[in-house]
Amino acid sequence: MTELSPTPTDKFSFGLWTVGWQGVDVFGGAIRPPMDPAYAVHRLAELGAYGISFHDNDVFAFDADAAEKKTAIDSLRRALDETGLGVPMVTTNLFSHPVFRDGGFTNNDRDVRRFALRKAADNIDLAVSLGAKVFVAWGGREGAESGASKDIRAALDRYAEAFNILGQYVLDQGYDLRFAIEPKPNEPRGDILLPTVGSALAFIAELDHPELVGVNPEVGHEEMAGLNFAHSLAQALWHGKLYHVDLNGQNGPRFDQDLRFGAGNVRGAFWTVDILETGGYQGPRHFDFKPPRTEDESGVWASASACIRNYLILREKSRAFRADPEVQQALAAARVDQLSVATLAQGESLADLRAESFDPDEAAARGMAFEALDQLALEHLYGVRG
Ligand SMILES: [Mn+2]
Repeated sequence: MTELSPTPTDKFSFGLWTVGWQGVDVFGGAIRPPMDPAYAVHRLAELGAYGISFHDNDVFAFDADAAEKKTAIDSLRRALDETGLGVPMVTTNLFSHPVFRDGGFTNNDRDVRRFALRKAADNIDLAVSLGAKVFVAWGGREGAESGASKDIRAALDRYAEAFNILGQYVLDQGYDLRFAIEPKPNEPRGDILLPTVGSALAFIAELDHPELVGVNPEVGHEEMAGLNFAHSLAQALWHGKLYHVDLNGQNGPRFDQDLRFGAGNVRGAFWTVDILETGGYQGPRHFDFKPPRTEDESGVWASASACIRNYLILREKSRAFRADPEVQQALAAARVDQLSVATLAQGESLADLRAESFDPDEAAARGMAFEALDQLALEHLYGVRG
């Protein structure tokens, strides 16, 4: 195994809310003290991160006045200058304060929607001032628990209106900033709007400026819905919409575990790294995990550092898998290359194809040879090859 030291070109980034999570959950209060954002920046720089991300209220309190905001942002900027870290992504907290109990952009209460737009626009200005290129929108409270309480079609109208207004603002200001919608099926709401990557992609196509909006898929969120995360990434890439990614770990459909990346569904993590490394994704490898409540601060850093280490381990394994001559033979035997050939030849018509003779019994007798190929992948993952 080669050196597993991260470099800035690896583009590892962390949300301040990850290492700063105090462990508050549905059944218990804080088990760790608050963490100063500037301190977190320094520690993450030591681990090999190239950037950090944050919600507005990870840096300053919801009710901070202008002077308090300035002090907090100046302190963060100083830490960024001292460490050379950047801020590739910023996001807005439209879920913690009780005012957002029914969401922000899709709240039934029009006054709250107007406030949510103001808060997001303020944060766009801050994001751009820190050099962020991506503005993530996780609509955790945009949803419902009951049937009649939410007119879903009207909610989607208001959701689209919000992205249209904010997108137009970005264009008017000449900002170099794009939006990334983060889908999640449930939690905290019983049913969240835009529950999967596929839902978000369909929604984006209906916006005034679809070119400004992509997705920020999260491992755990797609797996909570029982979906294959690597497939979601591949489809987002196919649409040219993978603007950002949230890496963490999950064990199947259950509550949002936010395990460190590489824990949970290990096989899924292998294919996640494989598609990110081979599918043309150029953005941050961003970790959105929660160090478990069992951990003290040293456990927080062990968990954060393991996110990077596991990504690098899996990247080595993916590269070894792709470079293995036996794998290349197995890929050919599985006819993976044939899928990239157009079904009709150049100049051929559907009529030509219909005139062709075909023996389905002969074709049906050919095995696909996928098991041998998948076993090679597992053996690379299990560490007995490469
Ligand atoms: Mn999550």
